[in-house]
Amino acid sequence: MLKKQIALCILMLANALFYSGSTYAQQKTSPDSIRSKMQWFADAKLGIFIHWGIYSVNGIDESWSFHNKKISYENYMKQLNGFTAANYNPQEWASLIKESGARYAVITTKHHDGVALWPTKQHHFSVMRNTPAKKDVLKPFYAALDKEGIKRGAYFSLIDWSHPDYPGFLKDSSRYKIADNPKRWQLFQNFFQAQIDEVNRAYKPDLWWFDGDWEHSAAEWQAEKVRKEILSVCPGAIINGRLQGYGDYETPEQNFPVSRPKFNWWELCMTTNNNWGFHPDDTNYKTPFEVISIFVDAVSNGGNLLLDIGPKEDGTIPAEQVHILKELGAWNKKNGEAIFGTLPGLPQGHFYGPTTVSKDSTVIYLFLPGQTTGNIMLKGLTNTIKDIQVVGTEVHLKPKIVGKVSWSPVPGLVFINVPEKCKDPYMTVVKLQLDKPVQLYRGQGGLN
Ligand code: H79
Repeated sequence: MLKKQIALCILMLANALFYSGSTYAQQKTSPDSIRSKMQWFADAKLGIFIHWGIYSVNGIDESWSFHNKKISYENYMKQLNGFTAANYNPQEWASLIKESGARYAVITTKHHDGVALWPTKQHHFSVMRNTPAKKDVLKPFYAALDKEGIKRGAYFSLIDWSHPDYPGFLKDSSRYKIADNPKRWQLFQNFFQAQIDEVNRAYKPDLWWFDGDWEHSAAEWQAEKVRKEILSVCPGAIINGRLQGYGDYETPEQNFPVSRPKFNWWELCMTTNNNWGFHPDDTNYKTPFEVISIFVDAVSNGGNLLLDIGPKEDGTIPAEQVHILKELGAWNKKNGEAIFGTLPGLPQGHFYGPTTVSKDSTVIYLFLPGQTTGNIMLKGLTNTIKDIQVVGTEVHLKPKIVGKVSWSPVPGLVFINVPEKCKDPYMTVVKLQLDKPVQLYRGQGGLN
C-alpha cells in the first residue's frame, strides 16, 4: 500500500515538475475538423483590420458618433456624398499588407451604420448605390489579396442601426420591441441573412468577423443557422467568436491579456492610434516598438494580432499607419521565423520576456524585451542546447550553464551573453536549438 502511494507520489511529482516536449503540440484538444480548418489561422499570427466607410469623410467615430448623438443621423449620412474612393488602389493596399508580414486581412463589409462596401441587392445603403464612389470596392481588394496569397476576412456588423426593421437606433431610443412585433424582426432576420449570403456566395471569405452580437441573443440572431448556412457554402470558413457562442475563436478588443488565455484560438484586435476609422484629430499613435512588443506578447501567449488601419475616404492610407506597417514588416522579415507557424511559448516563469516554440518543439525563441542585450537568463530547461543564434544574423553564441548540481534533477540556469552589436532596432530574438523536444523543470527548487 505504502509502496503504491509512493509510486503515485513520484508520478504526480514528475507530472507537476516536468513539462514534456512530446505532448507539447497535442496539449490543445478540439474536434479534428475544427483543428484542421483553424490551422492557417493558428500559423498566421498577424492580420490587418481595415475600417473603411463613410465615417472617413468627416473623420469621426464609425457609426457610434450618431448612435451616441455626437452628430445627428441626418448629418452623419450626409457623408455618403463625400465618399469618393477617388485614389483607391486595392493592389497598393494588398502590397502594403503583404509587406507588413500579415497573412490575412479583415475589411468592414458593413459597419453598424448599415452602409455596404459591396453592391448589395437588398434594399439598403451601399457605396455603389449611394456614394460618388459608385463601385464595388470589395471585389478588387479581395482579388488583390488573393494575388498576394493573403487570406480574405469579412467584418460584418450584425447590428444595423440604419435599417428600418432593426430595433436599435440611438443610444437612448429604439424603434420597437421584438416581443411586440416578431414579424418585423423576422423581416430584419431575412434581410441580414440575405446580405451575409450575398457576401458569402460572391466573395467566399476565408474568415467572417461578426460584430455587435451583444444587442441580441443567439436565438434572436438565429446564430446556429447563420453559422450553418455560411459553412454549407464555404465549409472551411472560420467564424470569429462574436456570434453568441457559435464562433470558432475569441476576440479581445483593445484589451491585453495578462495571464495566458485558455482558449485554443484567440486574436487581439487593436487600433494603431485610438480609433478604428480615419480620425485626423487622433495623433496618439502607438510606436512600431510598442506594436511589435504587443504583437510578440500576443503570439507568445497563443494569440494573433489583428492590427487596424483606417483609410481616408479617397482610399489613401494615413502615412503614420503606412509607417507602422512597414516597420513591422521589416522586423517580421528579419525575425519572422520566430513568429509565423510557431507554437505558444514557455509557461511564465522561465524567461523574463516573451517566447515561442517551433512546431516540432526542438527550438525555443527568446524575445528580448525593452531593447535590451547583455546577459539573459533562462530557467528550468532540461534539454541540452545544440546551438544559439541571434535571429536574422550569423552570430552564434555559447551558453554558460550555472548552478547545476550533479545529484539533482533540477537543471542549471542558462546564461547567454547577447552582444550589443546584435541588437535589433526593435526587438532582438535569440534562437535556441535543442537536442530534442523541449522539456522543462517546473518545480520550486528543493521545496517540493
Ligand atoms: O468596429 C470596431 C468598433 O466600432 C466595434 N468593434 C470594433 C472592431 C466596437 N465598438 N465598441 N465595441 C465594439 C464594444 C462596445 C461596447 C459597448 Fe456595450 C457597447 C459598451 C456599451 C455599449 C456591450 C454592450 C458592452 C456593454 C454593453
